[in-house]
Amino acid sequence: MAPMRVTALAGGVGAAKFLRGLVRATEPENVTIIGNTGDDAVFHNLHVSPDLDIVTYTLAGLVDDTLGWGIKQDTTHALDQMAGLGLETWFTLKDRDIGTHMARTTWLADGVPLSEVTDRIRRGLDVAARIIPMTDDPVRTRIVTSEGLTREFQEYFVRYRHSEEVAEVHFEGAETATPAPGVIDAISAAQRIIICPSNPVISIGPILAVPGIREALRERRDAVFAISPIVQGAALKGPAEKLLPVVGAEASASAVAGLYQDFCGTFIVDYRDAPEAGKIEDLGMRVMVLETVMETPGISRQLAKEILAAP
Ligand code: FO1
Repeated sequence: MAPMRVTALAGGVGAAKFLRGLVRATEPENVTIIGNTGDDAVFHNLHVSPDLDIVTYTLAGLVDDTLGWGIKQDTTHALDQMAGLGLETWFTLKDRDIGTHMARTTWLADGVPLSEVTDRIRRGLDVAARIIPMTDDPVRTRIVTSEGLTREFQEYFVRYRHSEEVAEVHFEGAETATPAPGVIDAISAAQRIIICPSNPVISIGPILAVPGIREALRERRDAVFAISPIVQGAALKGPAEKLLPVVGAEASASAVAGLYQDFCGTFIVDYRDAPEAGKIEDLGMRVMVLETVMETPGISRQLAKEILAAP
């Protein structure tokens, strides 16, 4: 039997943990990952694509496992030098990581689209799974705080440690963006489409905001499986429980299922949330109850295997 083609929609750290298991549960060459670029930012004239890099470094076995981002055992000589010269360095760019951003920025300046740049980086780091940005166009997540301040995403997330109360989330540029080459095909051709356990508002939200992507998923609703990023009312990482109310949802697995109802046929909840299954079935979705807290690589692989084996 030909191996199953799998496409995953991914944010950063939570997605990467799952994807590490997915590429061990199937042939990685048959996996396509559509990544969020709403978090992209320019620091010191370098184009940084944090979510694409987190996924790439994780699959390359390079990621700093303690942080979940960046490269393990990386050094900060360049940043220390910049700080010494008086530049702001609240966003930690380490030396080897800077090499990636210099390559990306150089290629983009030469007119190479982000999708091709991302492919060059993943091939250069020996990653077998295909990684595609959601779009080649600039889409930037902006956060409006309850005080009325508009923050760039990394300012909100890293500089102010997502401590500010959020009133609105915007995806600047999304309305006129088009899906990157390969995105719609990857959705149309896959036997399984997996929405990783990423933040529904700031990680999956920007991907769905690119015109055409949500519509393509709707066409494949029976093949779409989403893993809840919320377990027992809390996000395993990051500010999801604070951001869900901004889009009118409470912090629960069933509320996330509600956000995905139009394009997702099967919703996966952690066994600790088994009592929510009935509510999700009432939304017209199938429910799988599994261990989703990926404390070990073995758990991620098992979770992926169960999703791939589902009827
Ligand atoms: N996250 C932090 O909390 N602090 C940082 O200084 C930081 C630097 C950084 C540099 C490169 C990169 O690819 C990611 C980095 N991240 C950092 C992680 C990242 O900004 C966020 O986790 C994502 O944007 C949310 O998915």
